[in-house]
Amino acid sequence: MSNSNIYELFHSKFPSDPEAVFLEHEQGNLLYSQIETETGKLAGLLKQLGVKKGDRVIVQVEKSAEAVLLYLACLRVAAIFIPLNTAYTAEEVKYFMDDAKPHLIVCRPQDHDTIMASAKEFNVPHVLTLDETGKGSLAEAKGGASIAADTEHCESDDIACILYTSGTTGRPKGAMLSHDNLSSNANVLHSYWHWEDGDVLLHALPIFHVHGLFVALHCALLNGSKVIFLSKFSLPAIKENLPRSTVMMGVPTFYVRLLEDPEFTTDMCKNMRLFIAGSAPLLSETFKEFENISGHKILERYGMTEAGMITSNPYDGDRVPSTVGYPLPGVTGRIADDKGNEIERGEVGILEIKGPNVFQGYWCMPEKTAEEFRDDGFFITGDMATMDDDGRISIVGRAKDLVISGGYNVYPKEVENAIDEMEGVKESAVIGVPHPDFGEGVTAIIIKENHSNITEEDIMTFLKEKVARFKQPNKIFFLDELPRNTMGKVQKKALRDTYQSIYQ
Ligand code: MCA
Ligand code: AMP
Repeated sequence: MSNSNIYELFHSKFPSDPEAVFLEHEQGNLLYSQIETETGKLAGLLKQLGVKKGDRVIVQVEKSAEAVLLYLACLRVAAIFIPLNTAYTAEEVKYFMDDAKPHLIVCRPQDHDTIMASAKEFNVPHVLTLDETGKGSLAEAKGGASIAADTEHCESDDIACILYTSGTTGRPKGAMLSHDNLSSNANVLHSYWHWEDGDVLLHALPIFHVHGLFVALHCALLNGSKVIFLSKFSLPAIKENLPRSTVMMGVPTFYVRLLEDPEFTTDMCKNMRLFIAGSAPLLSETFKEFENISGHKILERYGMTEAGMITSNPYDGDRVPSTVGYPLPGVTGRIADDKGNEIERGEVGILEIKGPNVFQGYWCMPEKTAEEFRDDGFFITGDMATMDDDGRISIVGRAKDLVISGGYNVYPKEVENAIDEMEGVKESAVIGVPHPDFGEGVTAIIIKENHSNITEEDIMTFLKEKVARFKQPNKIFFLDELPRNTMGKVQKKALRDTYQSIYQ
């Protein structure tokens, strides 16, 4: 019986050249030929700590080559890898600990004491540290562990990772992705985007979300490509490395920022084969301006944590701005009404999808999972879309109450819940309005309790401990009451209309 563990797929593609570079990073080069031994050592350590197949490992660390090795090692022992955004506060991390019940947490050294205190509360057996240079108690413990040479056998539907995504209820849900979800998507993207010998990936995304961890790294691994692995997006580093790269993936903010830089030129992109954008809508103006300056049409694709990549503009055919292209091979998409019935081409409805990329459900939330699937197995994305006669899809809005800021998702309910906890606040509404850099800016409209004199500053101070920085409002407004419809529901559209120009 063949092993569906996705690590085996990667391993089968490692280049035979012992000098082939996988990650070129600040501390040096990690070679493909080192992956097997280094992940073998980490896998040995995981086993020594008692991590077994199906056990959860929570990882909240800065981007580093060692963090990528830890991910691959978790795959090798068939543990369930749970990466967390480094911006999440200690309070947010507690929720994930309680929900996922991990066997091990790997955190930044500076967070150790806080994490340790929570780990005791939730009976997490082990906490190790890892810093941005690869040092910490994980590296120390790895030194003494014996190498685990085998890669655990997995069935295709065994869970490889859980990625948390918040929800309209404000309670984060863990999307369970199987080895086959990940490998089928990686294989399709590798061929759809025509990865070729000699490709070099410029990687500036964080590695705790689908975009940077799966889409970008999996394609490079399947291609045996070199990855120029930047610790984060920074214009000088991007400009320095573009001439040595052939592929870059980014959120729209990357492209907006490049266009604002007068030093960004056609010449810098001479070696580039492909620019890909996603995670948030790419404005048509950005697409056109980028083409004028770089000579490249950005290839926009669309995806979700629950399904990896779903649609893509074609590699060879027309890349049309404001559209996200066609369902990827193996993925079926339909535009449906609120009962799941397919509607006429060209009309606006909700995009529903089916395919090997669609996740296995939300961790420990069977009812929530059932709510998001139709009886015939289609997953309801919550994105409003149209499909034209030849099957091309455009995302035109969201049925779910969601703000996307710089490619990060912010569920208003979560922020509203946090604000409403504050003394002096009667109620609040959080909306997203156009922002020149982040696409959408998180904006809060707050109604105070009678006689309360709380200020914008008080609210920002209160939120600091509660929610990640990127979820905190960029601007706060106070009103006497929220606009409501006859059913008493807050009219967020009216609020978005009122505040739409505040960041312009
Ligand atoms: C940073 N800040 C933000 C954001 N990022 N605020 C709102 N939204 C953000 N996204 C805060 C910082 O904490 C800082 O606050 C202030 O804004 C300015 O920071 P700046 O230095 O300008 O930001 P940056 O560090 O350069 O980051 C911006 C960024 C980054 C490069 C756009 O957010 C980023 O890499 N985003 C990518 C997100 C991503 O990977 N999304 C994929 C998930 P202060 O001044 O107070 O310190 S979506 C996905 O995976 C799906 C499946 C898909 O389709 O891809
Ligand atoms: P998440 O799974 O939480 O990372 O976010 C997925 C959501 O990002 C989708 O449901 C869409 O709303 C949005 N999204 C991703 N890519 C695009 C895109 N190219 N255009 C518009 N929205 C996008």
